[in-house]
Amino acid sequence: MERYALTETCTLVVQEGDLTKVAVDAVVNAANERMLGGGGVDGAIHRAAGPELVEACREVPEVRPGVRCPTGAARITPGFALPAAHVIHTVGPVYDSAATSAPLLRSAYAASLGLACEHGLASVAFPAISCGVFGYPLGEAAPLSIATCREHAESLTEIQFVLFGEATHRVWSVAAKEIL
Ligand code: AR6
Repeated sequence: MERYALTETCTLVVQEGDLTKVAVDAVVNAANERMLGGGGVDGAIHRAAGPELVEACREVPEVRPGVRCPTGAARITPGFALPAAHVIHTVGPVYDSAATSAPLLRSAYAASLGLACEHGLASVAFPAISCGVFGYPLGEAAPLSIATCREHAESLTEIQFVLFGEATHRVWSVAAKEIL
């Protein structure tokens, strides 16, 4: 685990681990637009939170048929059985190219951080959004995510990246050392 000064008032924590185990005000879920669960970290969060989470997700209104959370947006629910108090669900892009995908990934991070601040939360923990099934290259996602967190930390005092596997952890550590 490494700690960095992200801004004057916000610490960045980069660690290898399991997002479903961290006790923060909100964990961020790498969801899909339907927002009713899936594989990867989404499946793990739903399993750990228990069946009330999908019920809470179902109550989030659809903005169009089958879409509760458009790509680049974020929604918040309670965390139920998770150690985290809340889940912020966001949807990153399916990777296409740096030029078309980067604005959407930046938006997913910014919307999640904005929602956390609106709800008066102090600490949030992110996975590597879009870097699994959605195919975003780690080396592009890591610096983008850290820079976006620095721009949108606002009233947060701690932002964590909880990364599955040593390879992903290493890429985030290198990016944090370069940027901060
Ligand atoms: N803790 C932390 N990171 C995890 C965990 C965990 N428990 N489990 C997986 N990861 P992915 P995406 C990492 O595929 O690319 C789902 O089906 C994983 O190793 O979960 O945004 C959704 O429903 C990778 O580094 O999310 C969507 O349909 C990162 O989390 C779609 O996948 C993200 O991988 C979203 O794809």
